[in-house]
Amino acid sequence: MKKISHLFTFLLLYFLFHSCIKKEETEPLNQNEIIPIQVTQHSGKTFSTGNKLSKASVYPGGGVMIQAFYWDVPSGGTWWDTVAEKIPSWQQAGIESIWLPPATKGQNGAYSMGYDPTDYFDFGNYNQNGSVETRFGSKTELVTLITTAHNYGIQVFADIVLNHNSGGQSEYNYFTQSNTWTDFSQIASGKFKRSQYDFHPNDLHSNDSGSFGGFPDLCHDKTYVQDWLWNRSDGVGKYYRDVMKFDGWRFDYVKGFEPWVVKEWNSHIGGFSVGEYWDSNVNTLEWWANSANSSVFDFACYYKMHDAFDGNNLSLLKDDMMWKRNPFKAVTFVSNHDTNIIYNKMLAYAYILTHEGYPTIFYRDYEEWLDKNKMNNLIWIHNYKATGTTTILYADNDEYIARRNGYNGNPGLIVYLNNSNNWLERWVPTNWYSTQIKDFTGNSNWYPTTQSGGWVKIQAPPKSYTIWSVNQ
Ligand SMILES: [Ca+2]
Ligand SMILES: [Ca+2]
Repeated sequence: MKKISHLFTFLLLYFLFHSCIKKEETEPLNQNEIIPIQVTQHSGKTFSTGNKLSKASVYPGGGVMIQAFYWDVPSGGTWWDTVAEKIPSWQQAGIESIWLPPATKGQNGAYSMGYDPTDYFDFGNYNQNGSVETRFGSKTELVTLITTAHNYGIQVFADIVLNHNSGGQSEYNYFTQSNTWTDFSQIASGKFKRSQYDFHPNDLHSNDSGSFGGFPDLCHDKTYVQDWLWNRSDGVGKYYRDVMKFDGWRFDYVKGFEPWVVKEWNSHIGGFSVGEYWDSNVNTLEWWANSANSSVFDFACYYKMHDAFDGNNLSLLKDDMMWKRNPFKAVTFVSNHDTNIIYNKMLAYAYILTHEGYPTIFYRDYEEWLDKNKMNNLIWIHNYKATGTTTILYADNDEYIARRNGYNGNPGLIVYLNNSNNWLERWVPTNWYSTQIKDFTGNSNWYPTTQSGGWVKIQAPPKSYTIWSVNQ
């Protein structure tokens, strides 16, 4: 009996000892700090602007959009030429679509940024509002730009202002019983003439969900307006699609009218679609995107990145965002022509270019303000490695690690954002087993091999980031 007892004790100690050894060999000490959060649930396929107007992305990670303007780009009718000259280098960098400012004549003529539309068919080819060319150039120059983009496989998205018009003549308005600037009968193209009957209030409709800056507020309930916007073969939507060859639409100020307007446009015209619904509320963004059958700019992600990166609280990146609700209807961005509040921009671009949704790069960030080599590296990583669903592996105030789980043979990636003043390192669970990985940003020179269980230790430099994937 005693012998048996000794044998039992020996065996127990033996197994305890060897299980400890085994644990040290195969599992990191801090693994308990890692509680993976599965953020998205879907087949793994990539965001695509593919539709009946344009082909799907040629990149496994999907494409990248550039907002090809900023507020008050140089006037003088040269902007379309400037953008056209950029196209070859943008294509080389992996940019797959460009968003242009409203392309038709506004009230402010040669100085207008286009958001005060007078004549939807004056692309800088009529002498109207003080000039022939728009601020950006002539119709011929615009067509050359679009043709050049298409020759390089780049889609072109038009900025569509449907909420309001500007630049009409004054007329006595029976509905307001005052004079209003609602007489658009004299527009030079002669197409889509409007009057007080086409603006709020009128004989059919008193108002919609919003108006802007006192401009005449277009009434989309009017059959005449619907005909000119999307029904007629020579109307605005089909002219932009079939004659100008635009591939998609960025809808301005969609808070100013109901989402069925964009839904109708999309069902009649087709093409990529994204709405500017300027609101950080994810429920509202998701409601609008579903109601309009359109992508929407992810303002929730935008404000959350500002709080997280600039407020040194990266755990906020665990919060809700539009791309987490529906990555196929979220267009992410770091700044645009209207708003530029994110200070810690490279971390923000490292975030949107490794996460889901359709990332947009702002012209000035890319061409003027940030390190173009670093941006091109992030675009390359996005296009070739940012595949599959998303799992957050770790987040605290100054540290964030997430995993893209790969798709269709593509290995995905692990991104490590470090907002601290020190080098950081951490054991993380990968989907790669006994596999050598590397940091595709070049910020770390480690070439670690994952353990048989997938764990590996990665690092990131201070105020910077690393992005890891299989070394192949
Ligand atoms: Ca010009
Ligand atoms: Ca409105």
